[in-house]
Amino acid sequence: MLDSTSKRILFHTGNKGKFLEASELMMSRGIRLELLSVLKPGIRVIEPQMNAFNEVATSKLRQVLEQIGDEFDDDWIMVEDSGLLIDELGGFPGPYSSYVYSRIGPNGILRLMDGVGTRNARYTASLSVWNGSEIQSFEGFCEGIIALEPKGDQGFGYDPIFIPIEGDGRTFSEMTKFEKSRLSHRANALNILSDAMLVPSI
Ligand code: ITT
Repeated sequence: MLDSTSKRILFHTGNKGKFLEASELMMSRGIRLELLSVLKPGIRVIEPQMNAFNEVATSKLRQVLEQIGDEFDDDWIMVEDSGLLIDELGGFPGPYSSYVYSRIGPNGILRLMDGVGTRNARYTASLSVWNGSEIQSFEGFCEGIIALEPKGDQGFGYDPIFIPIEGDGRTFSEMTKFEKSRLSHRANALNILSDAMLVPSI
């Protein structure tokens, strides 16, 4: 098992928004996140078609580990799979959130929501982390509702149409990164991970 006091995690993601949120939050806890693709360009990950976020994340992580071999033995390696699940759409777009975002975006989701009864939704984030000896999973959730129209220009992805239940009625895109990180699925998962890292081993 790696010494967790090294406190550097290499995050493999092609999503800049995820990286910026995660690195800011972890920095506030004294843990440095670096983008693996900067240290080792050319890693290719094929996202498998599975329904469970943690299974997708674990598959992505295994692909990364195969490609880096023993090159980053002193570091922890992390990937994330996340998405938006809308109750009235049977959990859609769920694990297809990235693809659906690139095809129809938040406005397409709003069109699909025309005339639906309830607008309940949640974000899920599943982190898969290699700690030097095993793969661990950490999950976070955030309950919310889908707005009637997009609002705000912060954040990324579906943030302009997602209003967290525990917020004050603003969408995530109307909040600063700091405000979003007090409520978000990603922050909830990262907080569990950082608690686990910061506990001194016996
Ligand atoms: P990587 O796999 O390279 O990390 P990705 O964007 O493809 O990047 P996912 O497969 O996990 O990542 O897709 C998650 C999608 O769900 C993401 O592209 C957004 O559209 C959406 N999403 C997840 N978390 C979000 C958040 O905090 N705010 C807005 N949209 C989010």
